[in-house]
Amino acid sequence: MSETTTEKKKVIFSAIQPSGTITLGNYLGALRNWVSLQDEYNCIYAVADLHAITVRQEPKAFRQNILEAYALLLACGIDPEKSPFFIQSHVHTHAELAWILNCYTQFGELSRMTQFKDKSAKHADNVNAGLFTYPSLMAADILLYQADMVPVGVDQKQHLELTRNIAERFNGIYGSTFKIPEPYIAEVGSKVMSLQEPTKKMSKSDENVNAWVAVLDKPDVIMKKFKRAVTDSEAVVRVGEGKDGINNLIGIMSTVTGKTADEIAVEFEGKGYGDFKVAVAEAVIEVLRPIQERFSDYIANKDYLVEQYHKGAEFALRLSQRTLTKAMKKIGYLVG
Ligand code: ATP
Ligand code: LTN
Repeated sequence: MSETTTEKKKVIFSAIQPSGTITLGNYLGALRNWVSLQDEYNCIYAVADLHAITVRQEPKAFRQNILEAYALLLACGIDPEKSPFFIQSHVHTHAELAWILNCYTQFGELSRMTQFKDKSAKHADNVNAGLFTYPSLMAADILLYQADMVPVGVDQKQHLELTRNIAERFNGIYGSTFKIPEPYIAEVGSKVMSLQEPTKKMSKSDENVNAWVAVLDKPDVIMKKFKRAVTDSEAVVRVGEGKDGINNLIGIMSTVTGKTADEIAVEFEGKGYGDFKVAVAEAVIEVLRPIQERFSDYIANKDYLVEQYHKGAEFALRLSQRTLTKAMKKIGYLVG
C-alpha cells in the first residue's frame, strides 16, 4: 500500500491477542468486520502479543499461538497487500508510547475497567501491573496510527472510551497530537455468549472447552459443542426473556446466515431445540470450512508468514514513529 493513499481514506486500527485459540466470538464480533472494511478504509491490523503476557503464557505454546493467530487472520481474509498486518512486539514504538501514556492515565480510571476487574478475579494469583495498565498499551496501539475508527466487539467499548479520554487529555495539555478515535461496533455478532453460561461472553480463555467454539475446531467437535449448548425448558425457538441460551444461538444463526431472528423463528416453528442446534452447528461449520482450509495452507508456509510479518512491521514502524516523535517533542524530550 502506498503512503499517498494512506492520507486520503479514513484509518482503521484493530488488534487481537494470541492468548489461545481464536473463537467464533472473535470471528463474528471482530474479525469478520476487519475483513469487510479493507476496501473502504486504510486498515492496519496487529496480533497483540504484548497484551497477551498480562496472563501467564507457556513459551512454546505462546510462540505457536502467535504464528497461528497471524496465519488464521490471513485465512479469515486479512489481505496484507491492502492492510498492513504486523505483530505488536516487532514494533517498539508501541511499548514506548504505552509508557508515556501511562503517565497521562489515572489510577482511578484504570481501576474502573471491567476487564481488569474480571481478569484480576479470574487470575487472583497474578494481578500484575501489566493487567492494570493494559488499556494504556491499547491506547498507544490505536493513537500511534492516528486511527479514525477501531472495530471491536462490545466488550472493548470501555477501553476505547478511555483511549479517547487519554488522547483528549494529552491534546488538551500540548495541543493537537492524537486523532480522537471512534469505536466501530457492528450490530450483529458484537457479543457472542458462552455456550455453557450464556449470560457471559464467549471467551477464548474460558477453561470449559464446551463454552466456546474455536474457528479451527473440527466439524464433529463443533457439532458436539452446539448439541451440548445450554438452553431452557420452553422448547420454542424464539427470542425471549430468560432464554439466554436460545437467544445466543439465534444470534449466531442470524449472523452467519443473514436471516433475521423472526425468519429463524418461523423456520423452526414446531421443531425442537435438538433440530435447531444441529442446524446452527451446520451453518457455522459451513462458514468456517473455507477458513480452515486456507489456514492449513498458510501455516504450512512459514517463509511466507515471516515475509509478511516483517513487511508489516516495517510499515508500522515507519508510520508509528512519526506520531511517537511528535508526542515526545511536545512533552519536551530532546528528539533528534
Ligand atoms: P480473552 O478471553 O483472552 O480475554 P477474548 O476472546 O476476549 O480473549 P480478545 O483478543 O480480547 O479475545 O478480543 C479480540 C476481539 O474479539 C475484540 O475485538 C473483542 O471485542 C472481540 N470479542 C471477543 N470475544 C467476543 C465475543 N464473545 N463476542 C463478540 N466479540 C468478541
Ligand atoms: N484489548 C483488545 C485487543 C487489542 C486491541 C488493540 C483492539 C489490543 N490492542 C487496539 C483494538 C485496538 C481486545 O480485543 N481484547
